[in-house]
Amino acid sequence: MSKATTFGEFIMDGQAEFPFVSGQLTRLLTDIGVAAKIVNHQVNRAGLAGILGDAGSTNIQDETQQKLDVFADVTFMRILTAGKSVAGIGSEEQEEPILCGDLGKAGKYIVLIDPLDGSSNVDVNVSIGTIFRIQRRKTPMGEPLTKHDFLQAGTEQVASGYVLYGSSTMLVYTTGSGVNGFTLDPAVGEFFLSHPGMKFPEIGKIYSMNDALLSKCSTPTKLFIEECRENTDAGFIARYIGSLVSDFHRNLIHGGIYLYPSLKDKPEGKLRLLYECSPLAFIAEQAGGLAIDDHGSILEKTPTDLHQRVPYYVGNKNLVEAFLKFQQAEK
Ligand code: P6P
Repeated sequence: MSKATTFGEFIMDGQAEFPFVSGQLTRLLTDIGVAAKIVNHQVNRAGLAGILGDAGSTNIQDETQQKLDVFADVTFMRILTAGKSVAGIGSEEQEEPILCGDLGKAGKYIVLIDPLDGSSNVDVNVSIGTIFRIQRRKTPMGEPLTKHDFLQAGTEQVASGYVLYGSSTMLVYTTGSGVNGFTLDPAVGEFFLSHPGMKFPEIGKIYSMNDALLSKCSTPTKLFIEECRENTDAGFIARYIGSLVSDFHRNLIHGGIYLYPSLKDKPEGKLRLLYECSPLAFIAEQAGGLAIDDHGSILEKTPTDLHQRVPYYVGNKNLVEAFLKFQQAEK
């Protein structure tokens, strides 16, 4: 029986393909794995550790922070800052970017992160996730970071991924050469390669959207959902967990589309471009899928603000293209 590959070994093997790299990305990805294990431990024992429920504070999104939101944010900040590979971090939980080291003068990479997405689901034992993206700094080393180091198009991503704290804990990531998934073996505290070369199935038939919002959606979304509903005999089904990473991961494996559309009272939708939509868009496209908003490719978008929201439609190419036809018919 061949030896299972650990996350660390897989990253090191990947580095070996680029002999001139500094090893900072390897260190950074390794640090993300360490932070994920620490967060996983707390998520799995939240009910016992007295860290369920809200922290009595709100974040920049004016959302009530859960105790686990704060724990996850602090953990990733601490580990990534200590690693010396990171110049700055943009987090859903922090209004302003965090500059690591001396005003971000050192460190080659910028990390954008949603430390614990869907955290309100923890109280009811539903799976939740961490979403991250990694890009190179634009400002030369030795100079203080500027906002342009953070507000980069999705195509500038060097790597992106997510951690899914579910029935098992998985880390799924890409560096632009396909998507690979690792499953944590808690007995040894290692992530092992369990899903090499992840791809969307050729055809997807799952649609994931908050049905209660349909009346607030634009016509293309209503027509698309109506068509899905009319095709239940052809195998179309609705699945919506209310936790983006969980819905995305299920659709990646079984084939589906996730929609968080523009709404009459929220024209920009709910999800954030930099640390939710574009990291998952990178994964989606590397796995043969698509990710768009109401105007085109998510990866092509350059954000105007750290916490910018966008409408989001991501998943199988056949489903996103079917949705696109309704969008284009509207124009
Ligand atoms: P709604 C969680 O708050 C989140 O950001 C995503 O994880 C999830 O898909 C979405 O919001 C759920 O939003 O409006 O359906 O409750």
